[in-house]
This record gives sequence, C-alpha cells and structure tokens, in this order.
Amino acid sequence: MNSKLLEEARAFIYTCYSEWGRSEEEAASRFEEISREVSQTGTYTHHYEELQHGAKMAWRNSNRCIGRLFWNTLQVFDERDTAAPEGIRDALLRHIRYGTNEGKIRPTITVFAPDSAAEGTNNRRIHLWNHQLIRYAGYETGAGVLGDPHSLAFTRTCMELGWRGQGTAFDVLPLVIQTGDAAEPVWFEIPQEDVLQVPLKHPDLSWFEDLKLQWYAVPIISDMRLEIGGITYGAAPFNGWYMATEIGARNLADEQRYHMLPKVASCMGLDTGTNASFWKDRALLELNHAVHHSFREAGVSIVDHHTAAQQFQLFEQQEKQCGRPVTGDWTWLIPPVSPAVTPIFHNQYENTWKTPNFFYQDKPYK
Ligand code: HEM
Ligand code: NRG
Repeated sequence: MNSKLLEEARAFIYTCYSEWGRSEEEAASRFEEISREVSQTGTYTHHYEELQHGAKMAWRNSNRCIGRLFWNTLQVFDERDTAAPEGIRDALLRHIRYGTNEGKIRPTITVFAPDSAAEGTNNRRIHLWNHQLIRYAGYETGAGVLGDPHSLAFTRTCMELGWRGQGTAFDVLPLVIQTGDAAEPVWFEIPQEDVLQVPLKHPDLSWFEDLKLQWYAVPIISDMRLEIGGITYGAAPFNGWYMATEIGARNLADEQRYHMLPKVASCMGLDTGTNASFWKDRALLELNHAVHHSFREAGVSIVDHHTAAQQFQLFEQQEKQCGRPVTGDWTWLIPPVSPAVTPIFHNQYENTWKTPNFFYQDKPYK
C-alpha cells in the first residue's frame, strides 16, 4: 500500500547520497531505516540534510525557471515543528526579512510540516492561502479594478475574513494561514518596515516617476507544494529575486494586470492610434528599463533577461558536466521581451518533470 511512497523514497535517497559522494551501502542502510519507519508509521521523516538537498534539487528541476544556476545556494529553513498560526506567521516574517536582506536578496525556502504528518491526526495540514507572501490587493470598483486584478478573488476572501486595505493601487495583502482543513484561517498584517518596495523612475524620462508606479522587492511564491522522496510539503514558500521583465513586461503591462502600456506610450508622445508606430513595443521597452534601473539604484537585486539567459546557459553547461540532463519548459524559459535575442529561443528543451520538484495545488478558497 505504501509501495509508491517507498519507491519514491528509494529513488530520492539513492540519488541524494550519490550526489553527496556517499557509498551505495550508506544509501541502502538509510533506505532500510526509512522502510522500517514507513511500515511502522505510514510515513517517514527526512533528515535536515535530505530536506535541504531535496529542496535544492526541486529548484534545479523546475523546468520553467531561468534562474536555476544558483540552485545550490538556496537557504533552507526547517520549520517542520511549527504548528500554531502565530508561530507560522513568525517564521514567514523571518523568511521575508532574511530573504529581503535590505535588498541584497538571498534565495530562501521555509519548509513547514508535510501533509502526510497530518494524515489520521484530525488533519492538521497547513495551508498558506497567499499566492505570494507579498502581493498587492485588487478591488472591483464602479470604475473598474483598483490595484492588481490578479488578486481579486483573494482580496475578496481577505475582506470576508475582516481585513481592510488602505484603498490604494498598491495595498499589501495580509498573510492568511490555515492550520487544519476544518479550521478558520487567521490573517496577520505584515509590518510595513518588513516590506521592501521600489518606486519606479526612468533614467532619461523625467515624467516617469509621476506615474507613481512601484513594485515590491521580493517574489515569494507560497502556494506551490514541494515534493521530495514521496513526501509532500504543502506549505514551503520560496524566493529568489526578480527578472525585470516579470514586472515590466507582465505585471505592469498585461491588459489583465496593471495595463500601463497606453499610459506610458501617450506620455512618450507616441501615436497609440496605429500599430505602425510600434507604440506598445516602445512603451514596453521603457517600462522594463525603468524597472531595472530603479531596482539597481535602490540597491535591490534584480536581473535583466539577457544576463539571466547567459546564467541559464552556464547552468546548462554545469549540469552537463555533472552528467545530469537539463529539462526545461521552453514556453516559460524564453523571456517575454526580445526572446529571439537570447540563446534560449534557439534551443530545444525536454519538458519531462523530475522529482523533487514544485507543483501546483488546489486553492483552499473559492
Ligand atoms: C519560475 C526567475 C529563483 C522556482 C521562474 C520564472 C522566472 C524565474 C523569470 C518565470 C516566472 C513567470 O513567468 O511567471 C528566477 C530568478 C531567480 C529564481 C531570477 C533568482 C534567484 C527561484 C527559486 C526557486 C524557483 C529560489 C525555488 C526554490 C521556480 C518555479 C517556477 C519559477 C517553481 C515556476 C513557477 C510557476 O509555475 O508558476 N523563475 N527564479 N525560482 N521559478 Fe524561478
Ligand atoms: N512572475 C511572478 C513571480 C514568479 C516567480 N519568479 C521568480 N521567482 N523570480 C511575479 O510576481 O511577477 N523567484 O523565486 O525568484
């Protein structure tokens, strides 16, 4: 009945120990131990070193991530013993502070108790309801959406729980934590001083700062599950730093997000009445330049898509040297600005999914 779990555990342990340069005998003996634990309890507990390396492998195996060169530098916080909402909040705030590091961003993951530990124990599964720990609210108003349309449903949920925002286009949402499938979620405001944000300006276009645009410094994805050796960690928020196009070509530019291209183009004096002026392309470029410039000047880590693509090539070479075939999802790896100018565009990637890895999971709210 646990044959699937044991098979996954075996594959993970043998790979892990081999990457550490440990002998097959050592791996076999650790696997024996795990087998006994599984037969007695139905699950098993990773040693910290296994959890740490498993999380790094999960990043290394993330086919959609262009930032994987740095997989081995991931800081792994073990919060498997933290169960109460307040303790979880404190761990999340520590993650935000440690990862932010006043702008010198450190790739970080905080791993909470696995889902399996909850099985048969009245279901104490931990659900983080946020998509990212730091994210802007979106409100439906008579005059359209205020803030980030991506957050509409979650913002509504927060308000049903009693949260109220300031009513700006950049209200930081609260942390929403649920411990146990039946429990009411609890929300906590993130202290303002812990949320590093960057006001946007352009190196040459002085009017740009009057647009009053900004973005938060650290993307901390908190709604994916981490799977290592057959164990699912449903709460394991992780962060690196931004690639500028994520903000400049998607979050602020998409029509279904902040939709800023018409505004930027008209401030640039471009004719938005004809495709022949290339106004969308030109506005997009200046918006991305502004994002990158502002983060750099504020001392906040960020990478441009050309450098990121070069780093990804290095990652490919490095993996090849280690005898590990690189898998990738081309449709996500190519940047949304000037993709064909990067080498990634001209390569092909095998999009098979290895574990450990990060996977989507169902949202806990409607
Ligand atoms: C996706 C860059 C760190 C795991 C992405 C994407 C970019 C990116 C540009 C595509 C996002 C999109 O199109 O929405 C980077 C950079 C990093 C970094 C520059 C700097 C260090 C990390 C870390 C992890 C990670 C630390 C995990 C430990 C992932 C995963 C996805 C992803 C799982 C896919 C997300 C999804 O499917 O929605 N990354 N990343 N990345 N990255 Fe990274
Ligand atoms: N595009 C999303 C963030 C996705 C993950 N990107 C990273 N991850 N850079 C956005 O908020 O724009 N990371 O862990 O650094």
